[in-house]
Order: sequence, then C-alpha cells, then structure tokens
Amino acid sequence: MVKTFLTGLILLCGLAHASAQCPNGWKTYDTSCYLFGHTPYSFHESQVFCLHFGASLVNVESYYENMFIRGELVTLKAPQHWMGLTDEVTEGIWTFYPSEKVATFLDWSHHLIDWPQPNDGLRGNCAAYFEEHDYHWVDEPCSREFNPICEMPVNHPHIVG
Ligand SMILES: [Ca+2]
Ligand SMILES: [Ca+2]
Repeated sequence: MVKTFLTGLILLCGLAHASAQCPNGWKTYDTSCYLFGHTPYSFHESQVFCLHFGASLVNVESYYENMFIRGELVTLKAPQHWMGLTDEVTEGIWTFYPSEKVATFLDWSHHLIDWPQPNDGLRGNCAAYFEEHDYHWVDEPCSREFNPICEMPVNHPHIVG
C-alpha cells in the first residue's frame, strides 16, 4: 500500500516535471522561469533567497525581457525589486550578477527629469526597478532591502511535487 502510494507519487512528480514549464508561483517567459519575491532583502541576501530555488537574481538581457518584467511589476503594483545587475566591481561598469558579464541592454530611468539614473556613484552599486520611475531602473545602495526577482531556465532540475 505504502509502496504503491510512493510509486504513484514518484510517477506524479515525474509527470509534473516532464510537462511543467515552471514551478507553481513562477511566471514563464521565453526560456526562463521568474519568481517575484514578496519579502524585502538586501541585494546579496536576495541572491541567497534565489539560490534556495536553484535560481539567481534576474539577468535582464533584452528590451523584451525587460518589458515582460515591467508588465508583471505594474500588475503586482510592487514598489521596488532588485535585479542581478551591479557596478560593485568597477564603478560605472554595470555587469550581470554573479557572472560579471557586461550588460549590453540598459534601461536607466529618465522618468523624473531632474533625477536621471544612475545618480548615486560609489554609493549606488546595485540596480532596481522602482515604481516612482515607472519601473525603469535606478542605482541604489546594495544594503537597501527590496523584493528579489529570481530567474532560472525553463526545465531546470528543480523540485516539483
Ligand atoms: Ca555605482
Ligand atoms: Ca539612484
């Protein structure tokens, strides 16, 4: 009985894994799964949060990926979210976290004319989406606590069932 139940459970999990694009609660876009966290953490704690799921802070690589995320944030009415982008290594050179690959697509906010981003120099080394900036990007001190956006590849070996 127990063995049958377990076999059934394993089969179910196997099926769920084979057909699932992304785990429950995650959004699918193109070849990635995204989790919009509801709890604020520092930038580095946010990465630890994402690592719990085998994911990483989102690396926004294109206009379309950015539009997808901004659309989700508008729907969530979320105030601020971290992404995996930092100039901690070299001031002014924005690289994906943690790969340190230089980002080619950038969407710094010019939404507030007298508050163009990035504007915080050595103080602001981590990038976030801000509601006040119409969900364009701002640089902020990495110690500030915002909600994480995690990303992992679709069909990444994650725990289902
Ligand atoms: Ca900086
Ligand atoms: Ca700033």
